[in-house]
Amino acid sequence: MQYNPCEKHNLIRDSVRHFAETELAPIAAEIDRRAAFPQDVIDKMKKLNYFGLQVPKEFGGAALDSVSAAIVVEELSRVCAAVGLCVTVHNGVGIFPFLQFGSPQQQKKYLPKLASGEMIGAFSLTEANAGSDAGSVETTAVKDNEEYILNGTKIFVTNGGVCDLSLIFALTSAEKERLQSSVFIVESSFEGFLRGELEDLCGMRANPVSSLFLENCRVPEENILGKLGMGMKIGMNTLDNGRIGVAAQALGIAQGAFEAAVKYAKERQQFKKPIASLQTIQNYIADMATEQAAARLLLYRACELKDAGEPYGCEAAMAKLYCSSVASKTTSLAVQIHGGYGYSKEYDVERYFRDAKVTEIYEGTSEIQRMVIARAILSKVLL
Ligand code: COS
Repeated sequence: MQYNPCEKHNLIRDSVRHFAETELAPIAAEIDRRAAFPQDVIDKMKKLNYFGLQVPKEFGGAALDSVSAAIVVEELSRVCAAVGLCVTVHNGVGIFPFLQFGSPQQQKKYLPKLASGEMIGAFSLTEANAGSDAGSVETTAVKDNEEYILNGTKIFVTNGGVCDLSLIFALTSAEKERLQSSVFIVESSFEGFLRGELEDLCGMRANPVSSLFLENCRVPEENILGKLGMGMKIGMNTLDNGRIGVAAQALGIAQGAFEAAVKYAKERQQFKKPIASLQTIQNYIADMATEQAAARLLLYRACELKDAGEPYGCEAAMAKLYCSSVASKTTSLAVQIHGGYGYSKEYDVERYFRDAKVTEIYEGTSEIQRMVIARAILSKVLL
């Protein structure tokens, strides 16, 4: 296994970078300030197949390998993390479960629409009392002839304000010692599917994060993803993949902040010389560059294991844990290097700093990643 990007990866990076520099860089600060979803740019991205990154070609997707998909998310997030978030959630936890667990009928019905971006996907696991404890969802699904009636509230749903479909985790059995959840494919056009106000968040402000309300929402039985009672398995399996996407996103944020910091350090004069000539600043730059290189290797290792069909949950958790920590540290140092200007909205680094934080929280907090990693290690027979 080797983690050096090949020619194809370099070409994908160049083309997404060009798109992000041309289309996202001019608007990134403004859409953050206004918390506005950039529908025009999103529509352009649909034509470039960014919404079907790993969907097979027969369903209209780009059928990319996982390193390529990570590079797309990295490059979008390097310029605008909120748009990178829309893409990674749609692909990583919106579409991925269809590829893994969808019936041929479900794949045929939904994958072409998701891959083209005609339908934007979301993943609704989190509730007021179920975040890290993914098994504690309280949304219910009660069978009524050929349908299930869903009731409950999902919170902090990325893409919630614009999604055309969400995977909803709901309890389908309370009979056993442990409650069993199932996953339902719920279209936003279904009666009883309601959206809350958009959240006013610290970072990633251009992504329309909202609550979703299921109020006697009737969902056909054929819209159960996988099998009844498979909620926890589908959720955990999907989050393994989603964590690769968040790691890519965090790395892109770190890269963007790092480049801004290096540029500023070379331009900013203090003591009659650029601050880049000061050893403390050089130490910051050296540490940031080294940590990003290590983060990239962890990320691509998880991608390659996934594509090789090997278990990759532990490696995805390591990548997410480390990349998000590097993003937080790098963006903080980027603000520091910019001094007072870094704390002002005149420069992009304060946005990167705000955007980075949530990568340590969503799709499993850093504490949960450590739990996943430790469990994987301790479950092995130690020699
Ligand atoms: N892939 C497939 N199945 C998995 C899995 C994985 N990576 N990890 C666990 N499972 C299965 C288990 O095999 C188990 O199945 P059975 O009940 O059939 O045995 C089931 O899922 C429950 O697993 P476990 O008992 O380990 O669950 P816990 O309640 O102990 O929780 C943690 C484990 C804490 C690791 C899990 O709840 C988690 O990752 N939480 C974070 C969730 C999260 O990321 N939330 C953020 C919101 S979503 S954006």
